[in-house]
Amino acid sequence: MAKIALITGITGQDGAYLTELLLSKNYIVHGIKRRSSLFNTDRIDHLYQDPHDINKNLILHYGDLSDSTNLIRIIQQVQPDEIYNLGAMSHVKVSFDTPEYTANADGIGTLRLLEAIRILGLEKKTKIYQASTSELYGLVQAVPQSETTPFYPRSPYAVAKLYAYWITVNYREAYGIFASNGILFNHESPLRGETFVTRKITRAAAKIAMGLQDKLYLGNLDAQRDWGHAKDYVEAMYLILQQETAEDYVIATGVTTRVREFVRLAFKELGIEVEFKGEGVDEKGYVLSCNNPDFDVEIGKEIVAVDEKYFRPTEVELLIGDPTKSKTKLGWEPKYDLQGLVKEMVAADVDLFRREKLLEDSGYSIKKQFE
Ligand code: NDP
Ligand code: GDR
Repeated sequence: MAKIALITGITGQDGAYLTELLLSKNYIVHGIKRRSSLFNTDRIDHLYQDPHDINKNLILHYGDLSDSTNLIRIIQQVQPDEIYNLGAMSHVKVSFDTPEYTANADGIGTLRLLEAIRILGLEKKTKIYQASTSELYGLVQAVPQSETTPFYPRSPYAVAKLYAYWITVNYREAYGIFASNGILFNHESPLRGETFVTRKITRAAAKIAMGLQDKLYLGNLDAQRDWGHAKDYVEAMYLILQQETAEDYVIATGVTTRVREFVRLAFKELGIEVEFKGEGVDEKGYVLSCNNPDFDVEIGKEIVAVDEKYFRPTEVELLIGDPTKSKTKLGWEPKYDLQGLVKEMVAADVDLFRREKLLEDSGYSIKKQFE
């Protein structure tokens, strides 16, 4: 019998890669998508199956983590073997603007799923994966951060995720539910949302090289992140639910890099050397050289600047994970390093904006004003 999985957040970056992975393992995959005034399934459209086909193995349901009635109904109908709770308001900076909504979706949303399992008497059948985060570590207590490092969340997002982490542990201990946290450090890909820093940088690098954008404005260039590839990280989610016992695992590369360095690496992929001068809000990035004949960027041009509006009221300065437990117990091994990640992201964005450039050059403008 094929295993049945239910994924919340199926339309997000991780949801898309996890769906691909589980379909390749012959799962029947159900996903919860939110109603939106525009189509929001771009990341999984390549996996589309005719909803009228009775043999389909990818099925979408409308729903929301803020609505327990709908979660109970879907879980009752689907009877999943595994639930992957990836749905969340996942942007740290935005969580300062929408703290109550973030607490509801990211914190209480997890409780609603766990309660649904209890209410439906599925404690012995349904395993649940909770998308926990390195943001839990927040203000540095110790490095590298492992499963035993104390938490000190620094945003409404991280505080909501702290509740979700502990309610997952509590339902495991209180009711014997197979409930595990994956404490995942930052992971990126060409499917990464456009307002997270890595994708913002790779998109801007491609556009600046092609003459479609003038400058890249960023916030804290000193922040350090342990960046991996989402494709590797969804493998870990799957492995966490295949274990004999439910436990919590750190998933990370063990390498940390500053935002400023990510900028250099992204432009370097395009043959453009960037040098930074100045400090704090006055720091700027200039074109030092360009050895790519495809791109006509002016040497000495200022292409990176700092805008305070991207600063966070409280920042997480340094994340570096210790993946020893996941490597030894899960046998998890990432296939990508940072260079491979940057290469893939930049190549995908160059490809994307080649089409935009073609349209621009033909007199059409498809510029997005509110990027
Ligand atoms: P994305 O932001 O790309 O995707 C989030 C998903 O959640 C989307 O499908 C979104 O729907 C959905 N969603 C948002 N709000 C709700 C809601 N109220 N009810 C139901 N669904 C909702 O995130 P990622 O794929 O990058 O991350 C997946 C999970 O892992 C998140 O929980 C995130 O917090 C966590 N995480 C991510 C890390 C990373 O580096 N990527 C690291 C550690 C943890 P829509 O498409 O309609 O917006
Ligand atoms: P993060 O990712 O907050 O770590 O959360 P993000 O890419 O947003 O920020 C990383 C670091 O870069 C700094 N930064 C900027 N960030 C953004 N978004 N835009 C900018 O212009 C900019 N300039 C500098 C930030 O201050 C920060 O230090 C991500 C999300 O996926 C969470 O859901 C997840 O839990 C964590 O990763 C692990």
